[in-house]
Amino acid sequence: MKIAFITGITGQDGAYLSEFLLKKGYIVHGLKRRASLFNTDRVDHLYQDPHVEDRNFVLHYGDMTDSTNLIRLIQKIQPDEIYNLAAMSHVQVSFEIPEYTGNADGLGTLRILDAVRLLGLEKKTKVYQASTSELYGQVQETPQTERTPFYPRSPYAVAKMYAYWITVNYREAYGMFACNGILFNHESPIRGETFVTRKITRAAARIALGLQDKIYLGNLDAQRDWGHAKDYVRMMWMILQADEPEDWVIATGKTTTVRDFVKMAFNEVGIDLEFLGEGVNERAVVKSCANPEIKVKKGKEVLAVDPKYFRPTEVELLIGDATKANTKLGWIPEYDLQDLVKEMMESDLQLMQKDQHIQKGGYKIFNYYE
Ligand code: NDP
Ligand code: GDR
Repeated sequence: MKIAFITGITGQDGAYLSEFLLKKGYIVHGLKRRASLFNTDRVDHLYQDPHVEDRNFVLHYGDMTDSTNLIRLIQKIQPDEIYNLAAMSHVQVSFEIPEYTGNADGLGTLRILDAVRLLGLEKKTKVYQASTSELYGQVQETPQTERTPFYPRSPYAVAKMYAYWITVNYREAYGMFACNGILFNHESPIRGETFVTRKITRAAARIALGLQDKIYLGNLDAQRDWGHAKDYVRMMWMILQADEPEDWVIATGKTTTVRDFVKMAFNEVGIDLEFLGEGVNERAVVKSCANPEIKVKKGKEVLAVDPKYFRPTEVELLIGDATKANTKLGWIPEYDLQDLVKEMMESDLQLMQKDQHIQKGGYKIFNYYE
């Protein structure tokens, strides 16, 4: 049985990748951070009692900023494959905690690679590095390929640029099977609540159920190439099964504005929106509602722009060309954006119905709008 070690196992991709690898018969080890509250919601369904012998899913405490911890764990686990997914992954937050982001996302990757080298595992352990379309930043060319020059636009992207190149360097210097997957945005019902897609699907569900008045967003013109996380974790595994260690773009090849994503999400609950005004004065009102069960009045304002969500430097347009992955590895995404929005809306409606129930029972519910 192959052994995988996943950093970032408690995140969106870590959870889907764990499910995927367990189905393939892997023993999966993961790194989790100590927190004052449980932070393993996304993988709780995979949890196994530590007293059970022969577990195939094991979590270890650790942190990307702690080299000795990473060395000790890799020595103990002796993984065939490491998936380095751990990162402070929020672009806007990286402007607020740039040093920590550089440490965890940039140097953290070095710590993993160097642990493999120090332990003499260069020929045994393959490493997947979670690189990102944020590396392209300021538009140089479209669509973006493995050969498009990088121009990072945030502390997050700059840290990930270090991680990208240190992965290439360890491959070239020490002959390691170390690869970058340059993944474009990918989402799912378990996407973090403060990324724009999930913020929108949660709000659309809450507004439809009368739990929230409106949503505040930043740049509605930003364009993203959005795919489904399930399709993308499959490709992470394929990258480590390839004949040669290489770097790969993973994307759908289609791009959509934040504004159009909002329209699609509200359409899923039968609400048609009209956008009025421009820039910071832009807003959206209900044009019509085809769903008799939803009591949202025509003309009601449900979206406004709040400049607090504008970024000091923005990435305006991402659209990826995954031809290399399509032709050399046969990777074809199974979901399109419409499927993704539908699945996210169905899931958030169900979650918010639970909130509605709790509220009707006289209990207070909390919503974080960030
Ligand atoms: P999430 O934010 O959902 O998950 C990040 C994971 O990293 C969590 O498990 C988090 O732990 C963990 N983590 C953060 N900081 C540390 C640290 N210092 N030490 C140990 N663990 C830490 O991200 P995604 O699952 O969406 O993304 C996975 C990776 O892929 C990230 O590296 C991200 O930057 C990258 N990426 C993501 C894309 C996307 O669209 N989703 C696209 C391209 C790249 P905790 O749960 O405790 O917070
Ligand atoms: P991104 O994702 O920055 O692309 O990084 P995010 O969903 O945060 O933003 C996408 C675009 O939407 C605009 N936007 C808003 N974003 C957020 N979060 N909140 C808002 O209210 C809002 N309004 C408009 C943003 O300005 C941006 O243009 C994600 C992360 O998963 C990274 O870790 C990953 O590397 C990249 O995708 C690929």
